[in-house]
This record gives sequence, structure tokens and C-alpha cells, in this order.
Amino acid sequence: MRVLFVSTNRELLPSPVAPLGMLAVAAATRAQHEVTVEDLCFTRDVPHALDTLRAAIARARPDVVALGVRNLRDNAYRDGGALAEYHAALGGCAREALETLETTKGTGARLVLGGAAVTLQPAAMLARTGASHAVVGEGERAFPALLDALARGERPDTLIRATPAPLDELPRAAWDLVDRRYFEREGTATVQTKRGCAFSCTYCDYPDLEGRTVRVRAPALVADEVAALARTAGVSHLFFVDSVFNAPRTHARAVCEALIACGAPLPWVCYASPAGLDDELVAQMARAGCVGAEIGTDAGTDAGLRRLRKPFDLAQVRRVRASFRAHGLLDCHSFVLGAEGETADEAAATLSFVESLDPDLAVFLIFAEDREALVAARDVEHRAALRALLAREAPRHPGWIVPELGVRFGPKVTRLVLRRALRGPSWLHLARARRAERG
Ligand code: B12
Ligand code: SF4
Repeated sequence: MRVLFVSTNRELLPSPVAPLGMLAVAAATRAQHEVTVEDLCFTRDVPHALDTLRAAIARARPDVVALGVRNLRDNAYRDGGALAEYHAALGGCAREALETLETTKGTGARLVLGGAAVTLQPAAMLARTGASHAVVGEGERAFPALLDALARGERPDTLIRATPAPLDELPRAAWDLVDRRYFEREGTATVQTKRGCAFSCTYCDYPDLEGRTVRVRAPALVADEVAALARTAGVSHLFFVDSVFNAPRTHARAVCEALIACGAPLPWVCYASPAGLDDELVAQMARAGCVGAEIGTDAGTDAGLRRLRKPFDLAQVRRVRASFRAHGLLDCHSFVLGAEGETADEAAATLSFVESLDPDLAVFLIFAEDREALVAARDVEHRAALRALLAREAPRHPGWIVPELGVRFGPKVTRLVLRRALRGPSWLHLARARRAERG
């Protein structure tokens, strides 16, 4: 079959992120089917995105249009009203354009959705776009299987729940099909060393996306992929997009060893949990090319950590901070306010803890549920109080970032990064500036 993959994400903040997941599905699909890719990320506005989609369908004359949908929220974590309208318009536009093609006229079964937004809210995304099918979870096996079923003239279910696959059996993402502007702009490529998270932090939907059982990739294959990306024009940095890079610890260590063995070819960042992140591992990460990590600390009281079921305490967070400083790694600790019945006093205590921890950067998010089955009326008053607290406190603390309020986050920061032609994830630049200020 002829398949047109379309990456629909147009979010440019904190930086444009290449559609790794969609490129992975494209790689798995092209063994059997004819694949083309269109990326709407750099389109000027929504009408331009719709025109681009229409033109791509007319050009590719696909049997199936596969829309990759990543975000339900924009960088400011707004409720997604505008995004929902955008997704609905894309669905309408794709269906209309497919109807004009002889090959798909009247089949009504040719618009397929996939991606994190679809896994979190499949029913809403199907209703919004009018798509015929939605793949929930990873697409490398489920999507080609769907195409095969369609090619045989079968009528597969609307919702396709993917079964997790052993990662070493999957092909590498089709980086040859990526829009080069991602690399020209800031040079960050992305790699996964594993899928899944075995922790059970109460509010977190990452295990819903990738599973609770961790599946790891062979460290040698990870290192090969990193080395290949390092040879790719424009690639200067790497982001390990695992939910948590450092767990399981043994695997993180093995990946670091494999990277060291191939000369630590790229500076990289990752998401890390304070759990098990000891000095030995931090030192090894530094030798393997790590320049910084976004650390999911999440609460600044031990009671809060216990309630969120975080598997560490504040003393451990302080040890991690010290290790990062000792080994010259930049740190950005994230904090989630407003989850699990947190009181106003506890939110204030978290801010005091951050003040005393004094990381290079701290990013504050106000909790918002995205899992379809759990989306409930939010505590509007508590959210408003947290916004007021952060609006008062964050601007006067150097290094505190609040995406929702645009504090040290937003187009101004991005323009600065672009003007200075700085490479790599933008938070690193803020963190470096902060270290330089401190001397
Ligand atoms: C790493 C990451 C980041 C990094 C990205 C670094 C980079 N250069 O790529 C950073 C920190 C920059 C980031 C930023 C943001 N992120 Co983020 N991020 C992630 C994370 C942890 C992994 C994404 C990833 O690459 N996964 C690896 C790939 C292989 O998986 P995948 O994309 O899901 O693809 C698989 C399936 O979804 C499916 N699939 C994907 N596409 C398609 C297409 C088709 C047709 C099919 C059939 C299947 C399919 O198959 C793929 C392979 O198995 C996810 C959470 C998670 N664990 O998934 C959040 C997540 C994607 N991010 C999210 C958000 C909100 C954001 C921000 C808006 C936050 C902010 N305020 O800044 C920004 C937006 C950035 C942007 N420009 O879009 C949300 C999106 C959903 C939502 N709630 O809106 C997630 C799910 C986290 C969450 N629960 O809130 N993010
Ligand atoms: S460790 Fe991180 S990814 Fe895993 S459940 Fe907790 S918050 Fe989510």
C-alpha cells in the first residue's frame, strides 16, 4: 500500500522535536509498503499546515494517511482547545482530500491516528478527527499489521491496542526521512535506550504510554545508533528520550560503558530519577558524554514524595545535587504542584526546599490529568492559588522556570537561542548562564 505519514506537531517550544516515534513506525512499515513523510512542524500557521497536508495527499496519492499526533497541550500546558480545533481541522482536511482521489474514494477507511496524544485519549481523538482507526501504544508492529488487514479487504477494529515488542527486533527510526530543519536549527537528535517505567508514581501517565515492564535495548545497538547519528550532518547533541534513563541502573551503566567504548561521540541529556542515582553512576554518565539531566524530583517534602509514591527521599535529592555539581553536570529539577491532595502549606514548603537545594534550574508544573479515563473536573481554585504563588515567587528566583506562566520560558528565550545560534537543548543554555553568574 502507499502510505503518507504526517507529523502534525507544530509546537516550537521549548524547541521543535523531531518525530522519533513516527519515524520508527515509518521504518517498520517501509519493508512492506511504499512510505512518504510530510512534516507540518515548520508551517507558518494552521491554514498553511492544512494547505501543506492537502498538497502532500495530492502528490503522494496514498491509500492510507497516517497522522502522528504528539501533544494534547501546548508548551504552556493550556487545556488544548486550540490544539483540539487544529486536530479536528486536520482530520477534516485529510478525509476531504482522500475523497478526491480515485484510489480511496468511498472507502471511508483510510485515515489512521497514532502517537502519544492518541494513546492517552483515543476516543476523543477519533471523534475529533473522524479517523477510521487509532493505534493505541507503539506502532511498529500494529500499524503494518493494520495495513496488511486493510490490503486483504478485512474490516479491522477501530481501536487497535498494540502489544509491546522486544526492542532489539525493531528497526532503527527512519532518520533519512526526517525534515533536516530540526538539525539545522539546534542539532538535537533523539534515541531511546529502553521503553517503560517500573515505578508507580501516582499521577504519572508515562507507564500508560510505554508500559510498566521495562524493555531495554542492547547497549551496543544504542551506541551504534548514537555513533551513526554523530556522523549525520547537523547533529551536535543527543536527547535520550527514555522516561527514566538511570533505571534500571545496571542497564544505564552498560549503556554508558558502550558509549565510552565508542568515544562518547555526542554530548547528551536525559530524564533521570533521583532513585539509585549515586555518585558512581553520575561520574560514569559524565564520562559517557552526559552534560546534564532533567531530574524528576517532583515534591519538596518527604510526606509529599511518599504520597506521590516517589521511591526516594529529600536527602537523596540533595546527594544527587552534590554529585552533579562535583562532576560538572548541569541539573534541572522538575516539580509537580497540585497533585494528590497537596495542601497550600505543602506547596509553599516545596518552594522553600527548592530555594535551599539551589539547583542550576528548577521547572514547576501544575498537575493536569490527561488519561482519558481519569480526566475529571479540576480543582480550579487550588490551581489559581498555585499560579498566584508561582507568579509571585518564580521571577525573583534565578533559574526558576514556569512554562505555564512564561517565566524564563517562551518565544523570547527561543529567539535568543536562535540569534546566538546556540546548539543543543535550550535549557542547557539557561543552566550554563546561571552557573556563570554564580561563578
Ligand atoms: C522526551 C520528551 C520530551 C523532550 C523531547 C526531546 C526531543 N528533542 O525529542 C522535551 C523535554 C523537549 C519535551 C517537550 C515537550 N513535551 Co514531551 N515528552 C517526552 C517523552 C518523555 C518521550 C517522547 C518520545 O520521544 N518518545 C519515544 C517515541 C519512540 O515514542 P512515541 O513518540 O510515543 O511513539 C510511539 C507511539 O506513540 C506510536 N506512534 C508515534 N507516532 C505515530 C504515528 C502513527 C501514524 C502511528 C500509527 C503510531 C505512532 O509508535 C511510536 C513507536 O512505538 C514523552 C512521554 C513518553 N514517555 O512518551 C513526553 C510527552 C510526549 N511530552 C509531552 C508534552 C506536553 C511536552 C511539552 C508540551 C511540554 C512543555 N510544556 O514544554 C513539550 C512540547 C515540545 C514540542 N516541541 O512538541 C506530553 C504530550 C501529551 C500531552 N500531555 O500533551 C508527553 C506524553 C508527556 C506527558 N505525559 O505529559 N518532551
Ligand atoms: S519515575 Fe518518572 S516516568 Fe516513572 S512513574 Fe515516576 S514520574 Fe513517571
